[in-house]
Amino acid sequence: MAAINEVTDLVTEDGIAVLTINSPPVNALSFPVRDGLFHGMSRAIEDASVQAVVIICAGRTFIAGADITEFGKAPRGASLFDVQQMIENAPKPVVAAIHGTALGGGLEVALTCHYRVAVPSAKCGLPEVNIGLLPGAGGTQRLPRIVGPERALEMVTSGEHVPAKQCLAAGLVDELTEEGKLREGAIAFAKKIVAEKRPLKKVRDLNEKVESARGKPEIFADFRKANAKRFRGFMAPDHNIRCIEAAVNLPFDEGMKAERALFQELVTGIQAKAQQYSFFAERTAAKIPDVPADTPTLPVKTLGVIGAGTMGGGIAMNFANIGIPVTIVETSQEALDRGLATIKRNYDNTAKKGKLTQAQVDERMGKLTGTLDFGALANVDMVIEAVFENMDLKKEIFAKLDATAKPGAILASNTSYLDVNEIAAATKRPESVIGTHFFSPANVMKLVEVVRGDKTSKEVIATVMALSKKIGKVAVLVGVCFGFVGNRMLAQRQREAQKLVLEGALPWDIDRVLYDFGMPMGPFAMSDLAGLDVGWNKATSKSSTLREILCEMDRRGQKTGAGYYDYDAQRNAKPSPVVEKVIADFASKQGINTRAISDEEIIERTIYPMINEGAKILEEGKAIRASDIDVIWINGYGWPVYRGGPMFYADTIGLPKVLDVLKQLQAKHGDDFKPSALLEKLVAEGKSFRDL
Ligand code: 3H9
Repeated sequence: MAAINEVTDLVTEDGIAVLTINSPPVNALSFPVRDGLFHGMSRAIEDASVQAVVIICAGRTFIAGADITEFGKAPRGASLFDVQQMIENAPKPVVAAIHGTALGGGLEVALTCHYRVAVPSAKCGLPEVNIGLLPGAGGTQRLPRIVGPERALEMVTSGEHVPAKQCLAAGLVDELTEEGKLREGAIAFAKKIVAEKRPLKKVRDLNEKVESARGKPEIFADFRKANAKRFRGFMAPDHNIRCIEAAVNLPFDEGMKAERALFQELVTGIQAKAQQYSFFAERTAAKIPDVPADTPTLPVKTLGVIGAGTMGGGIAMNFANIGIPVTIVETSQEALDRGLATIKRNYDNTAKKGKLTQAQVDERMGKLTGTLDFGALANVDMVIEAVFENMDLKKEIFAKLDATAKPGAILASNTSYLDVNEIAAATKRPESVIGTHFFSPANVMKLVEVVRGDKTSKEVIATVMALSKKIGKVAVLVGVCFGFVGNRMLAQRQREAQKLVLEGALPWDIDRVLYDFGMPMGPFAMSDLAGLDVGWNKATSKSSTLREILCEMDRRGQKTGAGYYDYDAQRNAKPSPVVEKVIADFASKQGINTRAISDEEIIERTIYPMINEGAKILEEGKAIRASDIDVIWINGYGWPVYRGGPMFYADTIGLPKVLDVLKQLQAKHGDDFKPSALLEKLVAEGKSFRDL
C-alpha cells in the first residue's frame, strides 16, 4: 500500500487501482483530501499496469462535501475543479464506490467519475441549499443531465438525501453492491467495465434530458410558484433554480460559468454565513464542557409519561417512533382515551400523506400502553411528567414518583417555566431529576431545552442529551430560571408587542413586520392560534388588559372565529375593525397618546430587548454559549435560519448599535431596556457574542 499523503493511499490489485480517502469524521474535501485525490489519480493514470480506478472512503461515509470550515480562507493546493478535471478526463475508467452519504462536493466528485456503485444503505444528495449555498462544483450542471431538470430542481432546493435504490432507478448510481462488501463489489464492477470495454461515460456529455426541457420556461415558473412559501426569505433556493435553468438553456461550459458566478454571490453573502454558523452551532450545542463525551450514559429502554394531553401525547410519540415502549399514566379513563385517540389520529394523518404505512402505525401504537395505575411506572427507566404548569401538583407528582420509580430511573419534568430545583427537592434523589422542555407540537418541533438542576448528575445529563438526539431532536442544555432561555426571551417580545399596540401600531402591522423579518408568524397571529384564553379566568377578568377585554367579548382566537383578527370559515385572517376600535378606546382610557410607529421601531422594540435578555442569560450562565441561544430560537420558535438566531443577528448589526438603541429606548421607556452588563462589556472591549 502506498500512502499518497496523510489521508489518502493507493493500492493496485489485479490491474485495479483503489484510491482510498481516510479523513475522519466525514471525509470532507479539505485541502489534504483534494491533494491526495489529485496526486493519487495522476499516479494511477501514469501507471501503465492500472486499467481502472476505484475511489472509495474509509470510515463511516463517502465524501460528505466540501470542508465547510475552509470557506472564506485562502485557497490551498489542488482545487476541487482540478481534481474533477483529472478524474473526468482520465484515459481509464474511474468508479466511485459509495457508502454512507455522498453529499455536496462528494457527489460532485462522484459525478465526474465515469461510473458509480453503492451499497443499498448509501444515500446521495446535494444539500448545499441547507447551508445557504448551491452545488458549486458542477453539481447543478451534471445532476439534471442524469435525473432530468424536474427531479434536479427538487433535489437541489430540498437538499434531500436520496436512498441508493432510488439513485439506481434514476441512473445516478450504476449498480448496487452487497452491503458491507463495497470494496470487493466496486473492484469487480471495475473489472467488468474493463472486460466489456465500456465507454468512459462523461455526465457532462449527456444532453438529452436537458435539451428536452429547453424552451419550457413554465417548468421553472411553476416550480417557483408551487414552492414560494417554502423558499420565503431565502436566497439560496432561487440561485439553485437559476443554475438548473442554466443547465437547460446553455452549453455545459457556459452553464458552469453561470453556476460559479451564482455560487460566488451566495458564498460571500450573510445568509450562507448564518446558515453555516447554524450548522456548526447545532453540533456544538451537544458539547458540554463539564460533561465530556465519554461520560457514561444510563440505558433507557422503557419510558413512562405522566399526562396524556397534547404535550404528553406528542412526547410519547417521539419514543414510540424509535421503538421504545411507553407507559402513559392518566388520572381519568376519559382523558386517557382522548389522549390515545389523538395520537392515533396524528399517526393516521401521517399515513394518509403516505409518510407511514398502516403496519408502521400499528407498530407504533402497539408501543403505547395507557393506564390509570401510577404503580405501572415502577419499572421504567425514565419518566417524563407532562401535566399542566402548577408547582404544587408537580411537587406532589415527583414525591409520588420518588416512592414509586426504581432506583436510578431518570425523573424528568416537561415544565416550560418552573423551578426544576424546587421540583427535584420534592424527591430524595435530586441527582436523577432533570427538565426536558419539549416544544409544541412535541412530535414535530425539533427543540428540547434540557434543564440542568443544581444537583442533576452528569450521567443523567449525558443520557438525556444522547436520547434527545436518538429521537431526532436538537437538545440544548440550559440552567434553571423562569421560562429558561426561549420563553424568557419571548416574554420580552410579547411585552413590547402589547405596549406598541397601545402606542399606535396595530397588531397586523407588528405581525407583518415580524413575518417579513422571517418569523413564521407574528405575536398576535400566534396568540390567536394558541387561544387568547390560555390562563384567562372569566370570574376574575376585569377588562384590565386588551386580552381580557377580547376574551370577555368572546374573541378568544381562531377557535371562536375571532381574536385579534377576524377569521372566515377557512380560518383566513383579516384585520378587525372591531379590535382596532377596542384598542383605540382602551389606549385613550389609559391616557396614552397614539402616534405613527415605523417598521424599524417595531423591530428595535421587539427584538433588541430579546437580544439584551439573551446577554443577561449568558451573564448568569443559564446558557453555555451564545450559539446555544440561537439554536433554541431557530429550532423552537422558527427564527429564520438565514439570520442565524438573535445573538448572531446582533453581531451582524454590530453590538455598539444594539447598545446605543437600547440606551435610547431606556431613556424613553424605562428600565425594561437597561442594557446588560455583558453587552456593555463586550462593546467596551470591541468584541461580539461570537468571541465569548
Ligand atoms: C459543498 O460541498 C460545496 C460544494 O458544492 C462546492 C464547493 C466549491 N465540513 O453531522 P455530524 C463535521 S458544501 C466540515 O454530527 P452525522 C461536523 O461538524 C457541503 N465538517 O454527523 C461534526 O464535527 P464534530 C455540502 C463537517 O453522522 C462531524 O463532522 N455537504 C462537514 O450526524 C460529524 O457530523 C453538507 O452540507 C463538512 N462538510 O451526519 C453535508 N460535515 O464532531 C453536511 C460534517 O466536531 N454534513 N462535518 O461536531 C452533514 O449533513 C452531516 O454531517 C452528515 C453526517 C450527514 C455527513
